[in-house]
Amino acid sequence: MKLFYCDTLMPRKVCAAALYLKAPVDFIYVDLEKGEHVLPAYLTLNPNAKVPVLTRGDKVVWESDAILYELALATGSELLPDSREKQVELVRWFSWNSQHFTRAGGSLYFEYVVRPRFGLGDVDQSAVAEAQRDFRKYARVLNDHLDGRRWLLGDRPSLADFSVGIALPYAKEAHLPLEEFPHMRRWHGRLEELDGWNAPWPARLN
Ligand SMILES: N[C@@H](CCC(=O)N[C@@H](CS)C(=O)NCC(=O)O)C(=O)O
Repeated sequence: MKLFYCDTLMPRKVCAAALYLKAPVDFIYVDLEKGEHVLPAYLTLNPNAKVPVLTRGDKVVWESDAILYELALATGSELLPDSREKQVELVRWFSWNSQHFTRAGGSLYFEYVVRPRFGLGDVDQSAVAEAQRDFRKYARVLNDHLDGRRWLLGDRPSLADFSVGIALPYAKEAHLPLEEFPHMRRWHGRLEELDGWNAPWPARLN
């Protein structure tokens, strides 16, 4: 398998998972600053011009949550749901996360981390205010769900945790108000104990 990534938000979840799973992948760095994601060869892999992408033989998978699933299938991992009910729950968390929680966290990451790194101008304060409002709204839902649970799907980690937690390592730089959500903070502490979560970037070979 080959995993095309950059050291940014969405690739982080699949790099962390690949390391956690000890998946046999070659990591290929795609330099967004040099525009390597818009080169024709890369666009044949992902016409959306985004990272990450996973290839497994002839199969090409884009979208980070789908890549998480493929990595777990490839390694026969216990991060996969173990019942039909949990499969439904997993899809729910993937969907909720991309539409709501990490959408808000990702906006704050964009304003405070991506803008300065890629020279994209000043922080947009109205975008920040809206994203912080949304982040708080959905963090409350997550915090309540985690009251009395160790992990999103119950008593062991799953792909849902790898997906939903992904903005939290950037809490400080992206000004995410974690301190208001104690159950969420403790859950993130458990994620930090998993291999790969805090050190997700492979040694760069290209
Ligand atoms: N929904 C996609 C989002 C991927 C995404 O937004 N990747 C960003 C980096 S975090 C990217 O490639 N940005 C380059 C661009 O949009 O030009 C996923 O989950 O994989």
